[in-house]
Amino acid sequence: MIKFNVVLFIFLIGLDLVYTDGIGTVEVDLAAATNAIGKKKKPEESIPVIEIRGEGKPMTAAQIRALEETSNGGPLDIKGWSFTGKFDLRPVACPHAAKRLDFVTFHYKGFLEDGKKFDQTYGRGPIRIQLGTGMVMPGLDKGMRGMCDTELRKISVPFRLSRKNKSKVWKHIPNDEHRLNFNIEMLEVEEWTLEKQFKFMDLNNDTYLTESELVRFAETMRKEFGKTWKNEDIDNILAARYYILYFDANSDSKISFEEFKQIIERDQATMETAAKQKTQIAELKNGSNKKKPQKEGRKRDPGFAWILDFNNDGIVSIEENDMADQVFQGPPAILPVFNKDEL
Ligand SMILES: [Ca+2]
Ligand SMILES: [Ca+2]
Repeated sequence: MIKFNVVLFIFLIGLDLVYTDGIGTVEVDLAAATNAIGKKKKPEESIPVIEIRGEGKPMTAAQIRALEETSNGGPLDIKGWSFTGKFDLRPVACPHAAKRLDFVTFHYKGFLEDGKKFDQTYGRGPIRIQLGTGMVMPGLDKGMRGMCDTELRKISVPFRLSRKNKSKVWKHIPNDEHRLNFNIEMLEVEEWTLEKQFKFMDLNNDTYLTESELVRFAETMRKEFGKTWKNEDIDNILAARYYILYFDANSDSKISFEEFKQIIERDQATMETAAKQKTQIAELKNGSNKKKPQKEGRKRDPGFAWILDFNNDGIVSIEENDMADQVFQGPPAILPVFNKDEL
């Protein structure tokens, strides 16, 4: 972060750029910056003090980033690039490139912008996550898509896409860096299946999901990976109770894989119909002009958060998120119904 201030400062001077923050002209204290770069002291003493002065308030890190995004012409995105030299960047055979929801196991080395390594998983074991479900910072959730078994990839993540709640797995990742660079070694991409999804949540591996297990699953997601409900008012116990009712067709207070599969597939069928209708409506509105439909929320998560999509359209809207803590206080609107023979 601090280094970035220096970089930005040089960038601004180099381009002879004068800008205003809406209140007054901003000046940068050159002497303080030069001093800070020139001397070597104890780490805390060597933190450069760069004053950005103006008639208005000093700029915050967020304002400086906003400025850089303006000069970029839009929000900063992740940058990916290939390893060169001794590494084969992509294996010859790639039977399955990682997609959203796939389970991926990988190693990383993380670097600051100045090239200093801040962490690596080598020596302590790789990480396994479900891609695209918020278990890792958004920049890596996005940047690791398309990777194959044994592939090596460098991913550069701007601040905007590197935010993540504090957690055990990501505790070594600095949280106020302008940009983080990762070397990712993909060990294994496991294509998503309903079986894998069920196993992922079946923490004690006894082929059933129970209320207490779901609560433990939510707690594990938060503690280990910093993944939480978007709606902070959701109570894990109430959500787990609702989840059991949602899937438990034979009323034995636990969910078997058969129950899980049938309900998910029931919902997927409804989602497909909803998606078709949406496309038709969009086509009627736009005529032949095929515009991308506007994003109205987040894609449905096949884990514990499956129950958030109350209208089964595949999207968890802001409204659905907001009402979830209330809805979970009662039973689901649609209860599972099956033939007894099926179960
Ligand atoms: Ca279990
Ligand atoms: Ca929905």
